[in-house]
Amino acid sequence: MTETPEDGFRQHSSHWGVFTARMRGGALEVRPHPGDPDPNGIIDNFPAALRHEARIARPMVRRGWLERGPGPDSRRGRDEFVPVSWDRALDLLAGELARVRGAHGPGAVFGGSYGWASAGRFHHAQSQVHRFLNTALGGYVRSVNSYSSGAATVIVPHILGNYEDLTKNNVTWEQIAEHTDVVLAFGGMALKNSMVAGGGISQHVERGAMARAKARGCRFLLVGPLRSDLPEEAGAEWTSLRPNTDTALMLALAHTLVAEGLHDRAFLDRYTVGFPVFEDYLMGRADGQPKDAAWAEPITGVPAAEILAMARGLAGRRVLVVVAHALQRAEHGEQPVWMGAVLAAMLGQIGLPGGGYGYALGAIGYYGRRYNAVPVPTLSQGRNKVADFIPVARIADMLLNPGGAYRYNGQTRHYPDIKLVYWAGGNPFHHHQDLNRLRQAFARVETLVVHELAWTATARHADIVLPCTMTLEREDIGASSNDPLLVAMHKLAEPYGEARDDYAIFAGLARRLGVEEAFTEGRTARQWLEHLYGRTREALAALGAPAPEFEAFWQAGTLPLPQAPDDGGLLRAFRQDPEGNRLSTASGRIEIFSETVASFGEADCPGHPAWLEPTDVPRPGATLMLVANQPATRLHSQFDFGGHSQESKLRGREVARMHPVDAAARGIGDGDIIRLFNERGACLAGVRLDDGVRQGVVQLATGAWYDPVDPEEEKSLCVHGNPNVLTRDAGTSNLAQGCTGQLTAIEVERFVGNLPPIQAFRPPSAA
Ligand SMILES: Nc1nc2c(c(=O)[nH]1)N[C@H]1C(S)=C(S)[C@@H](COP(=O)(O)OP(=O)(O)OC[C@H]3O[C@@H](n4cnc5c(=O)[nH]c(N)nc54)[C@H](O)[C@@H]3O)O[C@H]1N2
Ligand SMILES: Nc1nc2c(c(=O)[nH]1)N[C@H]1C(S)=C(S)[C@@H](COP(=O)(O)OP(=O)(O)OC[C@H]3O[C@@H](n4cnc5c(=O)[nH]c(N)nc54)[C@H](O)[C@@H]3O)O[C@H]1N2
Ligand SMILES: [Mo]
Repeated sequence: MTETPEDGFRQHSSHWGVFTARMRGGALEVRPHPGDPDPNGIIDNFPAALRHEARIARPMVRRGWLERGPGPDSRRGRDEFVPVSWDRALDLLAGELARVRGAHGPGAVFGGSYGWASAGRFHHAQSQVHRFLNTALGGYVRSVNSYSSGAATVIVPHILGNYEDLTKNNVTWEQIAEHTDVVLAFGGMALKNSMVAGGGISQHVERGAMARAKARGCRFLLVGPLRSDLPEEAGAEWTSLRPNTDTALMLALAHTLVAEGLHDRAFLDRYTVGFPVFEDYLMGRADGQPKDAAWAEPITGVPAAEILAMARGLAGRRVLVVVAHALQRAEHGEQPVWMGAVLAAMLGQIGLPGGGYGYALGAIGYYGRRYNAVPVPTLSQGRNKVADFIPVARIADMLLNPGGAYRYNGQTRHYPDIKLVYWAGGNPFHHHQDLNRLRQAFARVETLVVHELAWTATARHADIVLPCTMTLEREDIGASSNDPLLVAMHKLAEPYGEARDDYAIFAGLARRLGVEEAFTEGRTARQWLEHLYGRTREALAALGAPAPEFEAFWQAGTLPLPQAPDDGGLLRAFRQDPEGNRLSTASGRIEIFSETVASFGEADCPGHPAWLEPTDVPRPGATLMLVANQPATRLHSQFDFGGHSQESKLRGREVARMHPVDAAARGIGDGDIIRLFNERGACLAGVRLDDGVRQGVVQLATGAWYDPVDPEEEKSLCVHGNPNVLTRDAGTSNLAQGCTGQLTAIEVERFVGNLPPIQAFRPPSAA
């Protein structure tokens, strides 16, 4: 039994921070972790979310599916739901899984289930659903890479080697505070982003580290469309540039370094391959166009003199080049990732403390940290016997073009013919682009199954909706591979309505499919926690570190974990001994030109970084660039109905920001409701005028729940402000096929007329 502390507050954790909470008079109270120097307000979404009517109370089946059986149906997202008992729901679903497996095999099931789910490592929805599909069906078509870093994950192994190491074991915040002279941050390092880390985070250190670096004299250079992408503490110098032109700016910086003899030739000779080929392109010997500052000015909107001064301020200093994930979530997103590495190599600082390339530093709280010295609990997913996969953001393409060919990382591949889609722990109506197209794609499948804790648009489009518990309603262990605190996540409330843990749902299905023992291994959820904790405990004991029994850990609530030294990772080792510690690239060195990438013959991703003109740019009818970035008041779409998220809205709508001059030109005033639109769709938002937004840019964060004014309509207006009705569903390039959701050209106008109500948080009509 769990001992209840005097004040009733118990330990729990979330992607947005470790905290304690208690129930008092039916209400939840939360308190941030006392050891956290800079706690995150997102935990304040919990109290109102816990018992919100947006929660799903009981299993539901879409009427059309129930009455006519599985099959393609454009009524998804439009139909009504029929409540059923758990037994009925699980019988129906087990029967359908058996039918699809028998008729088509596991290769007709898409079980990618991309999404962040919740922080606990046992009730981790992706692990649960993958383990279940592997056990019950023998596998499923999976997805690879992420919406976060779709382009970077594919290009980095070609140019630098190990992606995990680059982001998670490289330059730390401690090194920046102590050593860095200049942080050149493309896309910034907004504190709203590092507030979040998968699996939980016990200390938000970024603000303090930036303040310490600044006090020591470090310069922070912010390049991007928004001034708010670096905090006050950094005292940043802001270079405002046109979105998706960073590669041109980086090229011009590189050109200046070469033209003025400021680049580190010795570093390039010893640690890189292909600089001469790239140099021909850079200096214009290959195509007659030097990529100099005068060339970059009209592309980027940054004055040539500013580019020259920036380049001269970098040479000979301990410079850290940072490229935000956001830059590669765009057309040709591979290029800024690659060019950032080349720029860092030319400055010769890679592998030195606080210097080099901090790809995605500051995007998530688990970057720029140390690894733990012991493994943290994870649930084994078993073996997937289906080899087929898709790059994650190609889901709608796959469903709309079964058998269709596409290019990926040098291969020509073909989309599988998917009959059943299973989602647990993600929200494609949050994360995917061009939602009107996604609706058409989901209409093509025979069955769509969703486990959710709330009535997201994804759940509303499902055939079978199974209500799951939210993290506060179950026990788990919170942990991340580089946060030094293991957290006993205590149960704080009873499940909402008839909600069950994903684990219990899968166990019930496994029983019906005759594989219960293989799935559960005979363990209750609590026994699993003890079991998974055991591995961490053994590793602790082997190091001679305190390794309490499970029960002692559980009662203490937290357990500090020893961490590995801050050793600079593979890049430091490579610098010290490039022969002994070769990178895992084809040449073993940093590839400025890649024979491999060149051999793929992709026009949209050549053999060295290059300026490739984007196609989605402002034009008549869509004269502004939308920046659809991460929201400050929630994680993605999670608990958009929570208090902290709701407080940030304007008349219930998500807030867009734009420059006063752009607003005035359209007769828009601060606090108005605006309509954002392009050829793909339209949404409403409240608007705030802000001269920290580049002229020509409108910023609208992701995560407002999709709320079509009339779901029956083809391209219905989203009255709430989900930017993914506007974004393009197109890959970054044939190399990576990453998502390009960050940017798209739009127009805006003042919305006049009656403001339709927000309905996204009300349960759909049920029979
Ligand atoms: N336009 C645009 N689009 C973007 C981005 C962008 O920059 N611009 N960013 C992209 C990025 S980086 C990402 S990572 C994605 C994020 O996309 P997602 O990870 O899909 O977004 P979340 O809102 O976190 O979705 C998680 C869902 O899991 C549910 N959930 C939570 N806990 C549990 C559980 O225990 N069990 C089950 N079954 N469900 C649970 C939540 O209610 C929520 O609906 O979005 C991408 N989309
Ligand atoms: N609070 C909160 N934090 C989060 C998340 C969340 O949902 N909420 N999501 C987490 C996840 S899953 C991820 S992957 C990371 C994402 O990390 P990022 O992708 O880095 O985060 P974003 O906020 O989308 O973008 C960062 C900034 O990049 C700038 N930017 C956009 N386009 C360009 C461009 O072309 N050039 C330049 N120079 N700048 C540009 C925008 O001004 C934007 O504010 O954030 C994580 N952190
Ligand atoms: Mo992400």
